[in-house]
Amino acid sequence: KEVKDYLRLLDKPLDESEAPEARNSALGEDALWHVLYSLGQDNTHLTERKCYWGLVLAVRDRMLEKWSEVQRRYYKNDDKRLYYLSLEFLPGKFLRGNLLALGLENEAHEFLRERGFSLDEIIAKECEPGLGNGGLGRLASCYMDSMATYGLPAYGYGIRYSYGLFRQEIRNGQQVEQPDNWLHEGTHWLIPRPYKLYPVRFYGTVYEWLDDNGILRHDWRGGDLVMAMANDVLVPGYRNGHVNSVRLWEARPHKEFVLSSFNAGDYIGSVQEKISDENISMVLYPSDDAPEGKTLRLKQQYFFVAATMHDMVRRFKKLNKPWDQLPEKNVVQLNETHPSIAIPELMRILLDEELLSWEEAWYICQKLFAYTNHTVLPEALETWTVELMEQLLPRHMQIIYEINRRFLEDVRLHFRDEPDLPSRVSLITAGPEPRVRMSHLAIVGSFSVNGVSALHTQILRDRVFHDFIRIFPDRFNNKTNGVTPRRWLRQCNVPLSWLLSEHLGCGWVTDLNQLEKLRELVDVEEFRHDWEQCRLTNKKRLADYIEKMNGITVNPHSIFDVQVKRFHEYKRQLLNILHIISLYNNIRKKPEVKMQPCTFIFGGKAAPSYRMAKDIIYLINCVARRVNSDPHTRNFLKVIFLANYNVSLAQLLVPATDVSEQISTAGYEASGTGNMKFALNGALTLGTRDGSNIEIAERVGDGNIYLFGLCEQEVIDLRRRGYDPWDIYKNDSELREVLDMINSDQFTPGDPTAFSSIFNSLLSGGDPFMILADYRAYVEAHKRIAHEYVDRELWIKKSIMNTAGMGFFSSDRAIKEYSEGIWDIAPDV
Ligand code: TH1
Repeated sequence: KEVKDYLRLLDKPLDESEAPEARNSALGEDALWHVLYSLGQDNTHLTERKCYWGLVLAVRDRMLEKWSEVQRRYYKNDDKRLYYLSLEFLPGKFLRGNLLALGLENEAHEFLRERGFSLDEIIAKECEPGLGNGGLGRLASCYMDSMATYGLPAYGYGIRYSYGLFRQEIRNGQQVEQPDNWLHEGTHWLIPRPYKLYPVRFYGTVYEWLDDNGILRHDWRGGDLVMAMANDVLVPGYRNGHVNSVRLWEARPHKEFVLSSFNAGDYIGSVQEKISDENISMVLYPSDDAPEGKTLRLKQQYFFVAATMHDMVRRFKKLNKPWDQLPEKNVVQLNETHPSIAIPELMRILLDEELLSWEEAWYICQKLFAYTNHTVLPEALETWTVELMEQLLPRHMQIIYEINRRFLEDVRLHFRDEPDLPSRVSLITAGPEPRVRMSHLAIVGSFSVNGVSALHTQILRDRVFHDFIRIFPDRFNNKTNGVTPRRWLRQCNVPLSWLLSEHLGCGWVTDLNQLEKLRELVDVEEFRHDWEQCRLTNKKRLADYIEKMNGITVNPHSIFDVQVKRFHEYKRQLLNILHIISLYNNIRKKPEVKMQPCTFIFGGKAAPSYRMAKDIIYLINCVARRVNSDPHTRNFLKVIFLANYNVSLAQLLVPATDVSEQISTAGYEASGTGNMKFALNGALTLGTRDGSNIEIAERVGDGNIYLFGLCEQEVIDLRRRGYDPWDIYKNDSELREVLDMINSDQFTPGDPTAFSSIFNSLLSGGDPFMILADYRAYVEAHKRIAHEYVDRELWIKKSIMNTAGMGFFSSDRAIKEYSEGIWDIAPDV
């Protein structure tokens, strides 16, 4: 079939009103126009790059028209608006998704083909904004897509970092970080708004005064001012004519030069100050799940929150409504605690600038804010020292003290027989270096607190926020994460999308539960055959990439077993590589035993300061070097580490994966979202009973997933009973051999201590993530997989059943739950 034909088959036909023809000119003509008039370049002689930016601008025009229409409608209909505040967004590349949403893919193909270029090649060169670390940022972007597709009056807010997450290179097996200067060429996907500038204050002094009613008032003045400038990214809904935006703030100097020092001849000194202001939005902090406690990070948080609250209040004031209507017309969702300083900031605006009473202001805040928690790792729960807060944000610290005073007074009143409770729930820790607990601030200041999977929310209730459950019993709720089927199926897996649309129609793209109908097709042999062909096509494409990037040939008929995610001890990439080493030993010892060929693929970044995570990356690469070059094993076993895992690489890997490794220690992964993308594309999950794996199992069926290992309660019980990894070391000879190998120079000739920190952590360190405790169960699960993969009939049925059961994990479902259960907003369509 022609590209044109299959596109028609794949996609919901365009509504007449949405048809590109509704515009007078064709996409290609507009692109040419932009090459000359916007880029200022000769458009009779085209290059790939000119075509790309011309297309970007032509697509952007079409989105802008819709966007401004939609904004006017929000205003006219007096819609309640959602503000989604997130320090991270990971949208991935834009062009393909935007063309798809607007129904312009075909036109773009034609335009490029006529000029001898291809859309795929042009997109291969598109750079992706890495304005997030991992799951949390990617979730925010999936949610923006679903909000636009559902037609919600919603705005994303974040920071326009000049440098996104570092680019990862692997040199001699080790991670090397390189700066990600994603804006070097400029980008027309961002619309700069040089007139949307707000001042943001740091440091300074709080002055007191008495108002006419004799009420003590506060005024925060002096200190440093930095300007926040808006940059908008447009987010089109899928084929619905709806366009929302994400506003990313960029720090700009408050004054071009400090005149006094300029005149005194200190030219460089005055420019220095300008540069230090711009530092605030310079770079994304690269740690996932572990705050660094740096002043600049707190500055980033307040910077984007202050500008966002200003924007919200400005929009609200245009409506001329009384302040108590603020939470009836707006709702603010806090993505983790990173933006929770918004609560005292809004209090400050209402008290000090709008002169409301404390009771009025607090009533408004508590009805406006909602908080999503994404982690229960104790080291990830954010706190800031009172000392730093008092310096940087003196007025906010006063307000936090007052919130806390009133809150604890209430707690004492209601829980008279629990004298310890106030100190446990206090917003401020006791001790010589008191700290503000941002999660407690977020809970007390919000009307809703949600976890991101059923198990995670249960853990919040039972353990982490147990005290708060009794104080605010109705505040806690669950919203299991989801992923967008546009990017994570329609875009990344064209062959399978084609097959699905051929059999089910194309409604699944916006109504993922329609995948249920696949259950009727598992017994159709021809369908199963086509299914396998789709998967093979994807695997071959990945094999080509591996060949190109790593110079290693992999067999597309081998099991593609993939673990890609941030490196963290709790995610247990170490468990995976230990098992691979033991497989390697077995093949060498018994070359006569026929084994199903396996390709183990890893990818992911370690925080630059996380030593153990970097050691594990090094170990994987050292094992890979040894295994891939061993003539005895190379036909059965390959180990691949793909450098610089990001959204684009995920889009290549997800549709080509047979086995998806989701093996975190039970109780540690709040949800996981990679697990959903893989299963949606027909991979089988090998996972622990952790995060959303449990819910995936419920929906795809126990027979179509490989669950293993200790559950959350068993992890706790075993630790309580006393867990000694040395016992396992002594009793399991196969595992002992593997551990002794990494504690020698087997993988690092001449350097026997390269991995002693890993060995020590697993044994004398007490194995905090229970890797040895789950080892045997993990090996057994792999044996089952190797055995069942060979039965192609059975495996393909299981693969289909995975896709069929994944409808629930659409971010469209999650966003509907948020709108109905928390935000109380409805689509404006
Ligand atoms: C992740 C969680 O680890 C993951 O389980 C979850 O699926 C994802 O959020 C989306 O809900 C988190 N990422 C971060 C990043 C930072 C701090 C806390 C978390 S939790 C910087």
